[in-house]
Amino acid sequence: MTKLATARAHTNIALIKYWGKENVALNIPTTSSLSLTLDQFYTTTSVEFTDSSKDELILNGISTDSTRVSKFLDLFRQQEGNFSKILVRSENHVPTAAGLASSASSFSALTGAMFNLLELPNDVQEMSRMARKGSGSASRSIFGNFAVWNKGEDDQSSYAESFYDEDINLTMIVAEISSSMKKMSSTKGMQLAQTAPTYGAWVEKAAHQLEEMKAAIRAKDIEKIGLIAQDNALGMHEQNRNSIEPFDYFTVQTRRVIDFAKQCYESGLLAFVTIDAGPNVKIITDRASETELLNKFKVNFPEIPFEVAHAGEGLRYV
Ligand code: 2P0
Repeated sequence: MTKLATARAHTNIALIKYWGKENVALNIPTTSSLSLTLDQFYTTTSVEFTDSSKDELILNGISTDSTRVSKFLDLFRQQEGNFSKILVRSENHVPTAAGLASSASSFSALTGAMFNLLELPNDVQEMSRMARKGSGSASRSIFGNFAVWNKGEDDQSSYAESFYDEDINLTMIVAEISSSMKKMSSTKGMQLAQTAPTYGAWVEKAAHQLEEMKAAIRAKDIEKIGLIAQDNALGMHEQNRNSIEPFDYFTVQTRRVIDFAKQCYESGLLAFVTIDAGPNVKIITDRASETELLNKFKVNFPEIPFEVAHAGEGLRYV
């Protein structure tokens, strides 16, 4: 009987961002990053050996270009010895409309499935290191709840680990502003950001913010977490505007949502924002405030769909 190995991984949102590479081929980042894995959005991936002449990818039931996946599978071949081609079936439960990057959950789930298929030891550090080479942020999705990806300095030392595996009642409300494709890939965007004259200062600040963030999480201080995350994310987007070829992921709606979150905070509600490589805004709050805050946003932005997410689990076999 053909062996089928299946794994599920959830997407994650960085509170301290990964936005720059010291080594592009190996995805060694310029900063350590810290994320929350989310319960709502995940990818389930199955792998099996096939007699086909090339690796195949079926994504949400549709045969899709497998170049990036095949390149990733070749890393396993280099490490474990050549094996036959692989049929990958992946179901993404990351609504495209949410504009959430699915590469984190996808490469994390694929890594888990391949470790299972090849009967490799269940070593989360090794899995994180491998997932990183598929997509940097995937290194963090191996873990549930909070994860820190220590930047390291080479292939061996750059991997993520679980940071604080307790639910601290943090809520992320995702404002699905646009379903359109990213105008600038993360990989390209980061490379440009690194040309900003202010980039070095952002990197330096991020190292301090990471330590402050860890302390705020341990203290379950949502206000501090939100303030640091917001400053780190807005700083990241400033590098894009300061690069030698300035670009901006924000749209008019992005700015309106950010401004409204600031108004809510000034009126006494816990409301902070973080934004990734696209126009969508993730609003950081806590469980006690989420309903009131969500209602305010829905009234002010009736055209925007919102999704509420909380801490999710790490990689698992299904
Ligand atoms: C992050 N992002 O820390 C940052 C913040 C987006 C903005 O990681 O080139 O898809 O595949 O390593 O992981 C998105 O970048 O980039 C990302 P690659 P990835 O979540």
